Amino acid sequence: MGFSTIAIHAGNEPDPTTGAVSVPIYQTSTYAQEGLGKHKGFEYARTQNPTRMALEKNIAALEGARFGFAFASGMSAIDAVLKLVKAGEHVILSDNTYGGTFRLFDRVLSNYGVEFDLVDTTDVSNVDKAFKKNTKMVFVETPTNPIMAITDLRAVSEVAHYHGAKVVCDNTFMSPYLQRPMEFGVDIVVHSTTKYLNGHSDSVGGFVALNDEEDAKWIGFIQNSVGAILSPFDSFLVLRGTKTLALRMERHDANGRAVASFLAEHPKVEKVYYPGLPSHPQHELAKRQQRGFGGMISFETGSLEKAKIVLENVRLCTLAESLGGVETLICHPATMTHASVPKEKREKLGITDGLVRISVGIEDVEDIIEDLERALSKL
Ligand code: P1T
Repeated sequence: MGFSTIAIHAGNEPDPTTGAVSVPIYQTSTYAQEGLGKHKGFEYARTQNPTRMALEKNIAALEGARFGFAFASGMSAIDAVLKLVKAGEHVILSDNTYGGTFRLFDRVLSNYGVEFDLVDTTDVSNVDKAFKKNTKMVFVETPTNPIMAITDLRAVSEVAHYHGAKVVCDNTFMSPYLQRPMEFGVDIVVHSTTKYLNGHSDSVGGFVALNDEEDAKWIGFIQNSVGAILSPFDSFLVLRGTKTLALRMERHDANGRAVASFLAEHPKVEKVYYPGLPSHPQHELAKRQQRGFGGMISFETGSLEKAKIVLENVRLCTLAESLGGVETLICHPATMTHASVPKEKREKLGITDGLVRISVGIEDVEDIIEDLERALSKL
């Protein structure tokens, strides 16, 4: 079956009691039991909820995974995955990730004895060299937020598996429509469903997809024991979102390419980070491992003052954190999404004070370009 057919049908069976075609929002905390130990498979809503289970089937199918778990946020999904690692074990982490992911390792997991090293995973030999005896996991984001660096998923999976470690990929920027990490050997895929999967900037959520039965049992156990579950209403919203994922991603991709080309030719723009541009150092790799390039673009204006002028002169693009919604959002990574990364680290990665990030929406692209043109003309 094709991607859109799976997106529309996986997990979306008509409701068994009424035939409702759209999976209902089972807004309940508990379920009546017929007798002691006699129930319909539903006992308590932290543990099981039919709306959440439908979504879990749906996104697992989109990623080509056997198991899926929906969480209250992308961060709680990532935190659950990191509970596969014990105190005294080591993780290799992409040096550029979403600021919140870095913060989780740096400020939280480190207090529980989880060791980690930040590695430029765009070069697989760096990953190979970073292995220690206690390395249990390689966690990559590709393309990275916000520099759009690409990690070769097949090469990293081969190296990690050789060393007996698991590979986790944060696939938030691509969505399963544009990239399916498991096809390259990745063991676990995580998402912030807040972004493209939901797609309408009206829900916060996260997802873990995986194939290994033992690991899946543990992630399910963590989901229930810690309780950072996705609510029935949010599950409904994301389930509705994924039905149009393919259509939306096609448009994000087309608009992203057009906006990136416009920026690349603009005399006031110093540098554009977009894997769809032939000038991107990993353009060929992106073409091999992605179905398209998506709607995320970063560009260098040259200074904080210039970035401020652009960000304060757009009218259609909304100045806001987050990404992946139908509307175009624009932000300043250094002070917003990546403020928790120390300045020296940020600058080394290219997250300068002059860097601006755009999540290109699915509006008419001429309007987005006109808006950016007007803001850039103030420089
Ligand atoms: O916000 P939350 O749903 O908890 O997801 C965290 C997260 C995880 N992974 C990636 C790649 C992300 O980009 C994010 C969240 N990012 C933003 C809010 C942002 O504006 O970049």
